[in-house]
Amino acid sequence: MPECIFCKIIAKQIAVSPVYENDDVLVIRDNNPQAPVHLLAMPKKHYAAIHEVPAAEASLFSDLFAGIGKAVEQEDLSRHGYRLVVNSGEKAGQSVPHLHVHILSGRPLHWPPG
Ligand code: DGP
Repeated sequence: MPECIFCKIIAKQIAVSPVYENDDVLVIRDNNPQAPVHLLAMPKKHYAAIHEVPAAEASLFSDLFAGIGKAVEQEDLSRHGYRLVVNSGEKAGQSVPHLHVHILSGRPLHWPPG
């Protein structure tokens, strides 16, 4: 997906300092943070949303959550607590159509979310 901004970041066409990276997953800092810590964890393989990932590719999810766990440990986020958010579809607030998990931390996170 050459026009996808996150694919460009993954391909290093746009420079970022990764928080965590392995062969399958990239975790970066959100450029419009909604909390003192706001990370984005994404699979390197392009899918627009969770429901587009075929069952045969389900290991993408374990890889993604393992990467999230690494980033959480590295940034010591369990101290404050953290929230994972996946916006799916424009009406749910998704602005970048490359599956990603927001990791929010560093302030009280209220419930229900807006
Ligand atoms: P969402 O609205 O759920 O699709 O979240 C997309 C997030 O991605 C949004 O919070 C802003 C962030 N974002 C968009 N473009 C870039 C970028 O080029 N670099 C970084 N670090 N974050 C980006």
